[in-house]
Amino acid sequence: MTIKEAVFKPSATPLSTNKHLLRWVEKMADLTRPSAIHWVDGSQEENDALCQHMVERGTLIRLNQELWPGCYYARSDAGDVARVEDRTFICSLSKENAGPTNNWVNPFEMRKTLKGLFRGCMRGRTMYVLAFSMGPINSPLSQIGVQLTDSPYVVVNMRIMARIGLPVFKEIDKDEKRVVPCIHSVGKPLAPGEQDVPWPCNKEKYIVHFPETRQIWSYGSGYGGNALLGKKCFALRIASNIARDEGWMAEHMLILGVEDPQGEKTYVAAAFPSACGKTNFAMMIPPKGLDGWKVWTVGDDIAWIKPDEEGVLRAINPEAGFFGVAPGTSPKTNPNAIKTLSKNSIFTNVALTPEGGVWWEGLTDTPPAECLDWQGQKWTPQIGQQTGRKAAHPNARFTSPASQCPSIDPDWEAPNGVPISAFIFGGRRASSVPLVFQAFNWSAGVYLGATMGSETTAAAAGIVGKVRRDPMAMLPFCGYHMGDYFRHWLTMQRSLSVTPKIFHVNWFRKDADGDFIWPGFSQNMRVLRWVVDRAHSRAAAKEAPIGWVPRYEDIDWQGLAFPKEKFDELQAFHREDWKAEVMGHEELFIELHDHLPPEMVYERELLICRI
Ligand code: TSX
Ligand code: MN
Repeated sequence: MTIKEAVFKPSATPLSTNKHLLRWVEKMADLTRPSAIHWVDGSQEENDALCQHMVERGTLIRLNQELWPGCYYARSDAGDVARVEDRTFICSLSKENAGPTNNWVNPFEMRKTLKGLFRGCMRGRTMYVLAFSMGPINSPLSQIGVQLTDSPYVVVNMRIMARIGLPVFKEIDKDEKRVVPCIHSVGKPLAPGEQDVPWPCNKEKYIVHFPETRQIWSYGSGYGGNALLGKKCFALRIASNIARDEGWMAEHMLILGVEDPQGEKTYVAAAFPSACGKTNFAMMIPPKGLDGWKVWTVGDDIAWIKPDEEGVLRAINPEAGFFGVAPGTSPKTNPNAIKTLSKNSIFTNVALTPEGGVWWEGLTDTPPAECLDWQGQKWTPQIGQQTGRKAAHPNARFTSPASQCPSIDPDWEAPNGVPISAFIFGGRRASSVPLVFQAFNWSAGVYLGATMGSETTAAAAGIVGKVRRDPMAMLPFCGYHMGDYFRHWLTMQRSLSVTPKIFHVNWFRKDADGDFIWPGFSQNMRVLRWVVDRAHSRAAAKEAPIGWVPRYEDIDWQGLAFPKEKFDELQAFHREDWKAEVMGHEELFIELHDHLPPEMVYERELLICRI
């Protein structure tokens, strides 16, 4: 096997001739004092050698290659398992610009703090120079970054999540695009001879964004959005600032294409808060009865959307992979995801089976008789039952190439993106909110997005069942004032010749017995069909106080016995519920009041008058 022979030797030979880049790398190396510098070329050989190196150090376990070809397994430190929102900072020049929903620290203070933290923080480690492109390299909608990191785990994950290495350096050397500098350290320098741990990190964490200078500094964590800086930090927090300045949109949205039986494709972008099944929706397979319809996946997490010369919104997925939540993902809930993650994937904080495979809650109906849990402890179904311990961490992840997804859209890497005909907002709401409705117009739709909310589940911290407002699913990801972000959404309409229709969905309404009324999953295709047909003005609807709603006969029920009474219960509008609902909308609006666009106030007034 070539893998055994591949020994990782850092290569300090710069892969770029860009003077600014070379000077910056030198300056950062001088600050952080790594024992070696490695310029990441992105090749398969380099990746194999890095993985082998991590296997030797205990960071990765190579899975059984017969069962899981090209797959590796990692366990994080128990204190480094998720994004750290309270340690995430937007350091704009003025506090005002960050808004009340972001943590703000004076950028000059923060730079001082960071310089202190980063001084010597890479001692005993290799600093990787990782060039990455968010979006296809040949796309005018793409953006380039360079991440300096002392984590090889980050390098191999970023290789899946973004386009990296030589072709990106080549792009940087053209000197046409601005490069966003990102610096990352796990914050655990090694003394000479000191033994490393499998998952180095620091209790003290800082995820810092400088919006004006477009810089990212991340310290102390090696996990997910804290460390893979192209994703949440760049593609959402920094990009939302760039997008506002340049007249486009960086959104926390999936993108999918709906193909009708005639072969016509319609693209929609959708925003859901966490735990609503965004990845499942992005990879949906239509149910029996809707034969000839097909869903194509463009992206499952982030959309960069820009008006073209014709005034049509076009979207790209800036990512190249999926960093998906593993628990709950199964051949039943998401067969396309299961096929995607079956090879060339990295699994983090799932359980390890005795055969050298992975497992997580929900993957199969019957758990393995025995396995090692995400902390490396013996786990059996009995132990799980007695202690309440889960085999996989609830935020356990798979990192998989998007190209492996059976439903990946043939145009998912189209340089000019795909045209967006509709936006869908959603949330997890046990009552009040119907399965689907359409906003009367753009500003009413922006209001829908701005007032989105989801009920907390056991997975999230806090009280179960409380509505948490998460406008456009962007609350943790907007890199500037949320009120200004709403204004930007409203303003976008001016650059459009065709305004996408805006919808709201709720798969999670419950009946009086506490059971879900809607079967969800594949059956959501029926809702999606109505959405697409409405976007083409070829489906009927009736006017309700909250927007346009489908009548029973406006939905295609072929292949599903779903009685009208249940549909009426799903779509029911109760005046009293909505009076309380609109009161809830005010909560966030009050916080944003000094930057809140008047349209939001008027839309709220109109809604109150109608109900
Ligand atoms: O992802 C989900 N979707 C979207 C699918 C395209 N989930 C899982 C959410 C957690 C991430 C759903 N859960 C969906 C849904 O549409 N709906 C529900 C609620 C539900 C759960 C289980 C059943 C039905 C509805 N089970 C049976 O009916 C047997
Ligand atoms: Mn996300």
